[in-house]
Amino acid sequence: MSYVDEVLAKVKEKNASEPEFLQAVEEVLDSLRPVIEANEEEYKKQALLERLCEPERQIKFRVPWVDDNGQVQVNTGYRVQFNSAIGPYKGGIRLHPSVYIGIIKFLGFEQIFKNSLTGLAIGGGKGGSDFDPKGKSDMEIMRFCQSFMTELFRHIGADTDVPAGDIGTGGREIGYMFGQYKRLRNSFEGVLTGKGLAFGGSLARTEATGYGLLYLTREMLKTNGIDIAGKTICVSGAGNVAIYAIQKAQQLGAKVVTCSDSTGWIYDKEGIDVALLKEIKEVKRARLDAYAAARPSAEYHDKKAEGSNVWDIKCDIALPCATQNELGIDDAKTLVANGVTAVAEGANMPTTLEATEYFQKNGVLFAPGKAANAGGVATSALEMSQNSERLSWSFEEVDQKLEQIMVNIFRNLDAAAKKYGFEGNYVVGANIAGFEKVAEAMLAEGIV
Ligand code: NDP
Ligand code: 2IT
Repeated sequence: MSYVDEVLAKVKEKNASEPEFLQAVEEVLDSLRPVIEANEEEYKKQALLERLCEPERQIKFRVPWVDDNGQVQVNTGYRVQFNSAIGPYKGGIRLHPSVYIGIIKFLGFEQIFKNSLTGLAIGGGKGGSDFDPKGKSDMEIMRFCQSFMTELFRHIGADTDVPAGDIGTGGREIGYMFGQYKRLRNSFEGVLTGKGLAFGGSLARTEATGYGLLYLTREMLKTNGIDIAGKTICVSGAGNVAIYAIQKAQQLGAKVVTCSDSTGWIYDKEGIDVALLKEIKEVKRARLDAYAAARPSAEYHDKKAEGSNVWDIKCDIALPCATQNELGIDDAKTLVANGVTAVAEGANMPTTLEATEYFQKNGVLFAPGKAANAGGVATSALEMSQNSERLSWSFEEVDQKLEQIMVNIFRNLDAAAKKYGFEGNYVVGANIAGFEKVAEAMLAEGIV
């Protein structure tokens, strides 16, 4: 049995009840075969892959808070500090009822390679809670965030572990968490990213993941002789990543005709009105049916009632920007039958392994999330730099750096894929390019 298969079997046995984590590990280790085989004896002796798949530290804690009726509620908080070989742990905090340790571990594992791909000094981590922010008042959100931070603060720090946003955690939640950290530590430091501009946040961090996704997609298309201008795009999600992906796609001359939330989706044949979408999602925190009600060119579809989703609409480019495993094999078949040219993942692991392979077999350009959505964490690292020097850069300066980082990521993964004989396979390219630096650092730092 090869070393990769040996480790995969061990990881499966040890984490049998965490399917999302196993899915992420399987994809990465499978792609690393050519690199591992070239160094098999040394890596095996050093148990490099076993160490890579075992978090350095996992923290699980009680988060009690009081709701507006005076009732005590209890949630579970998590922080997985996965790998610090190349920098302090870095990664978002997800607030969603589906959160359990397997979700946080899959996200933390992906983050190791994503952060390495950015070329910046950040290790991999992720956190979250099964708290559901939907329908909660501002004060309930604040009390939850304060309680969450009352435990988390002892485990994080500007040079140790720097959390940020993810599903359910945006500017409001980061503000409350930062306030509580500062109060408990009596220290004003860059311990979280995605902060408000008045207290150390970076310009362009809000836009960064969506903008970065489009910069990388444009580079991938350009490398393959395709112009993004004039293309029709389907986006899923209607949160932070989706909104700014739609905005940048339109700035680059493409037409985005869909978006979605967890209950329904919009088809707008005239192209999504971003200002309206932002008003509904960022200001009113309402559902997407409000978009269709305000826009005659848009149709609203109820997901459950119709059993349909955005991937049923014909497009040239598909950008899944909602959540894991939202694009399965049936969706992939529909997209390919409708002539899709490229798929780039704005969310983390939105495409199932089967659907990814189907795209690749059918000649669809496929950019994996750990490369395509790395613009968010890259700009978080730029926020950390600004906090360290106690200066803030202009929007244009941050945006230019982001664009350059995304172009470099694509070039690096394209080169890595070619070097190992997998030209055009950007999944293999991203995993290898992300792994190489982490592996080198882990070996150099000894058995820790
Ligand atoms: P938001 O909370 O801002 O938005 C999430 C969107 O996805 C919402 O429209 C939400 O709908 C929908 N969604 C969430 N969970 C589900 C679900 N289980 N089923 C169907 N739809 C769902 O999160 P972000 O935009 O920040 O994150 C989206 C994805 O991008 C995630 O995978 C995240 O990990 C990834 N990502 C985020 C980065 C960032 O900087 N924010 C950086 C890199 C990746 P509803 O409102 O109805 O819940
Ligand atoms: O998945 C991700 O990369 C994020 N949610 C952003 C993490 C960060 O630290 O900015």
